[in-house]
Amino acid sequence: MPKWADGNTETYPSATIDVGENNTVTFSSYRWYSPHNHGADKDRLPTRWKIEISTDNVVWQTCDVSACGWTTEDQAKSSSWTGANSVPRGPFVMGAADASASSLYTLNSSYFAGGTERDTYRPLKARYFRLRVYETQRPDAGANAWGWQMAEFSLWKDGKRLLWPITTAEPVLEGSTLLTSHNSALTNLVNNIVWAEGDADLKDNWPDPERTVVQRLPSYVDIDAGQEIEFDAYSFTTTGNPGNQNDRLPKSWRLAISSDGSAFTPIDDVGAYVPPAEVLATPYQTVGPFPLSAKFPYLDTYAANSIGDASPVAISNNATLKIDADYEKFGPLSGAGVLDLVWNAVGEINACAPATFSGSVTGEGTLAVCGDSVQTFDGATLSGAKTLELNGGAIAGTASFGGNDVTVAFNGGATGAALSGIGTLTVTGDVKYAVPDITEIESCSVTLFTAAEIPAASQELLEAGEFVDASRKWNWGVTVTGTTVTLYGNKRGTALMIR
Ligand SMILES: [Ca+2]
Ligand SMILES: [Ca+2]
Repeated sequence: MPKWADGNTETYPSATIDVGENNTVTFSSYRWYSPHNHGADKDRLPTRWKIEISTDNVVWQTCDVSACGWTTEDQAKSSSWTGANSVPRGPFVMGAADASASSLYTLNSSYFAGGTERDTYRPLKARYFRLRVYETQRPDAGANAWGWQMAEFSLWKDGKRLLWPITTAEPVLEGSTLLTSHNSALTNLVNNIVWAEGDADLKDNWPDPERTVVQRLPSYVDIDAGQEIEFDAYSFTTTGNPGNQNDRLPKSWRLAISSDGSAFTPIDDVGAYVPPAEVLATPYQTVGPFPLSAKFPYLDTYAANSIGDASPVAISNNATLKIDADYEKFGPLSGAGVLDLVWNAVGEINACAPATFSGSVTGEGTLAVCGDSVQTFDGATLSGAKTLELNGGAIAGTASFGGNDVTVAFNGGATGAALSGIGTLTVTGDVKYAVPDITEIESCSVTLFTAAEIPAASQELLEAGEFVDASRKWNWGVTVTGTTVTLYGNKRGTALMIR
C-alpha cells in the first residue's frame, strides 16, 4: 500500500492490502495510525472511511463503514519532525455479536445436559473448551500490553463457580507464545486458584501474581477437562497487577466447545466488552459470569417458550390465548378474556408480580402458578383447569370450576382464594393456606373450597394445612367438612379467655 497515491487523480484513492497467496487473516477489529502530524499531515487525516474485504480481488464485500472526527489531538505536536507523534485510531469493532442482544441459537442436542421436562433451557455440557482472544482493552498501551492475561478461566452452573476436575490437562496454546516470567503458566488458567477479593498479602505481592500471560493476538487456548462438565455460564478472573492487567484484559473473544477435541462449536462471541469500574480498580476480580444457557433453547422438549417466562400476559375481553404446546410458562395473568389450555397443556403463571384475572380458562389442561407474588382471580371461571398446580407464590380472590372434578396439587404454593363449583376435590401435596391481609376487623372467615365431595384422604391433608402468616397477629384455624374448607382467624390479644 503506498504512503499516498502520488499522481493519482482521484480525490480519495483507495488502498489495497494483499496478505499473499494462501494467507488469510482472522480479525474482529482494526485500527490505523495517523502519520506524525507535522506540516500538512494533520489536514490529510481520514475522517470517514469504508473497509472492504475480498478473497479474489474481484468481488469485494463491505465489512465496516466508520467515521472518526478530527480532534485537537490531531494538531501538530511540534514544529519539528522529530518531536511529532502519530495518533492511534480505533480499534474499530465490526461484525461482533452484541452482548446485550437476545438472539437465540441452535446447538447440537449432545451439548445439552439433562433437565426436567418443563425446562426450555438446559445447562450445556462439554469436555473441550477453546478460548480465543482477538483483542484486549488497550493493545496500544505498549509492549507490556501486547497480549492477554488472566488468573483463571472458570465455568459456572446455577450461579456458582465450578472447580476444574483433577482430570483437567494443562491447556494447549495455539498461535502465540506464553510469557513465563513472574509466575505466568498455562496451568494457572485452570488450577482453581483465584485469589479472594481483598487478599491483602497477594495484593501487595502483585509482581508475582497468579496468572497466565499470552503474548500475541489473536491466539487461543484449548482446555481438556478430561470429562464432560455441565455448565451454564463462564467467567475470567483478573490478576493482581492493576497496571498491565487492565491493558491485557480481553475485550473481544470467542468461546467454543467440543466433545471430541477437534470439531469446535462457538457458543459465545463478545465484541467490545467494557469492564465495570470496580473490575479495573481492584485485583483478582471476576469478569462475568457470562450466561449461556438462555441463548440456546432446548427444542427437543415437551416445553415450548413462545412467551417469555416473566412476560405479563393480559387477555382482553373477547380475546382468546390458546396454549397449544405441552407446557408454556408466562408472567402474571390479567384481563377478562379466555385462556384456552388444549388437551393436557400446562399453562404456568409465573406470579412474579401481583395481577388479577377475571376471565375464563377453557380446554382440558393444568393451570399452574409459581413465583413469589400473588395471582388473584376476580370471579374467574376455571372450568378448563382439571388440575390446579400451586408450585410457588399464592392465589387469592374468587373463582369457580363449573362443577368439574378438580385436583389441587400443593407443591410449595399456597391458596387464599375462594374456589367454588368443584365436583370432587382431590388434594395432593403439603397444603398451605395464604391468610388474608386484614387490618381493620377483629375476626374473619373465608370458605376456600366448595365442592360436591371432598374424599377423606383429601380432608386429612386439608386439616393438616400450614398457615402462611408473616404478621403473626392472628390465630388461624381451618374447618374441613365433606363439602367445604373454611379458614377462620381471630386477632391475637383481643379475646380474654376465662375458665
Ligand atoms: Ca488460576
Ligand atoms: Ca415461556
